[in-house]
Parts: sequence; structure tokens; C-alpha cells
Amino acid sequence: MKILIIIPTYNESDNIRAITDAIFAVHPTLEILVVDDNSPDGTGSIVRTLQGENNRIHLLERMGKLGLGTAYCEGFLWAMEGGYEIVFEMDADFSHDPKEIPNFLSAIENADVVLGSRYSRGVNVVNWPMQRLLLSWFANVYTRWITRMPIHDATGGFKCFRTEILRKVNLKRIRSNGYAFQIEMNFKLWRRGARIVEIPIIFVDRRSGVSKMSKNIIWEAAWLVWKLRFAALFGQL
Ligand SMILES: Nc1nc2c(ncn2[C@@H]2O[C@H](COP(=O)(O)OP(=O)(O)OP(=O)(O)O)[C@@H](O)[C@H]2O)c(=O)[nH]1
Ligand SMILES: [Mg+2]
Repeated sequence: MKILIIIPTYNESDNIRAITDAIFAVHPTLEILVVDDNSPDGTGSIVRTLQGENNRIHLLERMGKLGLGTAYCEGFLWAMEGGYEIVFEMDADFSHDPKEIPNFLSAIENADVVLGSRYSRGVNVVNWPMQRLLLSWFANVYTRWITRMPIHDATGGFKCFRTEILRKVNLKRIRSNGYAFQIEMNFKLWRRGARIVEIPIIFVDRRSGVSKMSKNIIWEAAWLVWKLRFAALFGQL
């Protein structure tokens, strides 16, 4: 089976080598695609060095910071062209533990989408300030309430898909980024009948590097859930 882990990066020079090493330590035969947005800290050139050491690492370089959502969509299209059957979304900053990868792979045997969930069994978040945890938790209650999606963690970014199911979504029409992107993908896949399962994961705050969290990211998601709800109502999804 051809498996691809997509890691979008913006200024992850502190993490990129360690995270790719940690992934290969768990699963030596999968492949990794880094989608880098011309990170000023030189993440892209580190990846090029890594490529010289391991031909399972691929790099898609974009001109500048174009956002997480389009980075993933370009990665998904790359995976489709390359004939990968399973694709993952994963962060570079060690918030997502590579040791969970085998659990995703067993869950995807009977699903189209597997979501790593911080909130399916209580709260599994380590080292986040209380304010941020509450924000994330309420964002999920709000999303579930407005969209009616039966998902406990709709904003998480550790996910696994059958590439086939991604063809049901028009990836070129997705404009959202941040948390909104995660919600939009889940909602569209759910409405198109994808079998979605959640598995519990423990989320740890980024190990190093700078946070990219912003107010815009929150507003984008807050509006998006209403847009999705009305788009679905009027058959415009
Ligand atoms: N290519 C690309 N990657 C991005 C962009 N924004 C964030 N990323 C990457 O996407 C992943 C998740 O972003 P994070 O900044 O960790 O988001 P977060 O976990 O909500 O917040 P912090 O960890 O506090 O920053 C990381 O690997 C980032 O480097 C972007 O605009 N373009
Ligand atoms: Mg992070």
C-alpha cells in the first residue's frame, strides 16, 4: 500500500529533521511530502538536504505563505497523481505523535476518514494554556451545534484519508485555512457519505518554533460553520 504523510511547514527548521526521523522510525516504508511556503528560516533547504539522505521525502515549494488549507489541497492533488492510496495530515511541531500512525492505519481499514480526536474521551491536551484549551473545546461544541456533524474534534489536524474519498470534494474550491479548513473538509466529506471514525490521540503543545495562532483563524472558523450550514441547506455545498 502506498502511504503519504503530508506535512505543511512554515518556519519549522527546529522540527523538520526530527519529525521526519521520528516518522520513519515508526514506519520506514511510507513517504513524506513537505509543503513549504518559502519559510524565511530555511526549512525548505533543510528538506532538500534530507532528500539527499532519503528518497522517500518529497518537497513541494510554494512562493510564500499561502495558508494551511491550500497547502494541504495541493498535497492531496499531488498524492492523487502519484497513486498513493492513503494520505495523512500531520503537523511538523510534534503536537502529533508519530507513534499513533499504526493506529490510524488499522482504523482506516474500516473507514474512509480517520480523525485523531482530542475530545472523544475527555480532554487529551497537554501543555496548552487554559485559555487556548477552552477556546478549542468551545469551538468544537459550537461547530457540532451549528453543523450537526457527529464529530467530537472537528478542528484537529492529525488525520488520515483514503485518497479515493478526497475525489468527492472539489479541492480547488476550498479557500479556508487554519481550523476552518479542517471543519470544511470534515463537513464536505460527511455530507458526501464518507465513513468517518475518530480515534483518541494525545495532543501536546508545539515542542519548539513559533505559534501561528491568530484572531483571524478564529473568526474564519466562526463564520465558516454558518456558511457551510446555509450552503448545505440550499444545495450549494
Ligand atoms: N505550508 C504552510 N504551512 C503552514 C502554514 N501555517 C501553518 N503551517 C504549518 O501547519 C502546521 C500546523 O500549524 P501550527 O502553527 O502548528 O498550528 P497550531 O498547532 O494550531 O498552533 P501552534 O502550534 O501554536 O503554532 C505546522 O507544521 C505549521 O508549520 C502556511 O501558511 N503554509
Ligand atoms: Mg502546532
